[in-house]
Amino acid sequence: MPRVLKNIEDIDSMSGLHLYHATVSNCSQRVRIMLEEKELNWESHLIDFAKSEQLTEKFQSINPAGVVPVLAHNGAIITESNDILEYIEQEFPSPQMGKDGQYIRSLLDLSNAVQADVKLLTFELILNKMRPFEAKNFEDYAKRQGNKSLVEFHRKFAFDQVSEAEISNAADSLSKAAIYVDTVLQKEEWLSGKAMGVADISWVVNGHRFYALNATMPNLLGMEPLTNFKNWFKNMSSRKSFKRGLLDYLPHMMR
Ligand SMILES: N[C@@H](CCC(=O)N[C@@H](CS)C(=O)NCC(=O)O)C(=O)O
Repeated sequence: MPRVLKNIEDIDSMSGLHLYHATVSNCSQRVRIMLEEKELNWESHLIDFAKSEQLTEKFQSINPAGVVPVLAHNGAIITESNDILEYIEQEFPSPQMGKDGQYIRSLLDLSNAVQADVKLLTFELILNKMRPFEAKNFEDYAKRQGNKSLVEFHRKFAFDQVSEAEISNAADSLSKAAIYVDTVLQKEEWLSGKAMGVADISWVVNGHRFYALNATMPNLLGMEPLTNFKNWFKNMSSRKSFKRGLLDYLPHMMR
């Protein structure tokens, strides 16, 4: 069951659904797609990393982990994108979604587990022309970012070389995950069972990122033989929610 964290003073007085999110963040994409599928009204609080908005005292107090997405719902704060999907499903059961899939839990766990590899490859292969830090402003960032493992990630990415072995290990982990998803789709029509649901939403954003990674380095993840994955992704990505929650937020060069 999703964890619901403590209330924060400011958020206490905010009614309804509020999402703190970032445009290109795959974890934010996941939650926006869910909100679209549920046809919910929500208020957007875009966090612009380029302007260090994740470092403000207010945001750090809302989520000490310093990351998006964060959902605030009538004073409750929910973090972790996959937990947020489950929270929304629990609070807003209509329209109904697939729930009977045998592999939903393992797919959500796998989606969490591959996040670090998705992030490493995204930064190294897709965003490498937009390195956010220069030496002069890194120390200021490090001081203000409460999440020290995040600081170490950005320190490494900004100043050290990501090795070929790290890239190939991350690619290997994502390839294996894609094969697992394809295997589930041999047995079940959707990742969530007989109908589309949270596991499908969690994975469609990974699918989008996997294909984007392959486009930067052909066949990095060897997705070509995975026809179940490919057909499922085609279905998922033709939904209105995918356009509204993901494509509409991407800069044109990444669409
Ligand atoms: N496990 C978390 C990961 C959250 C996460 O890493 N968010 C990224 C964007 S996808 C972030 O906010 N990064 C901020 C940073 O790297 O400074 C989730 O699923 O929500």
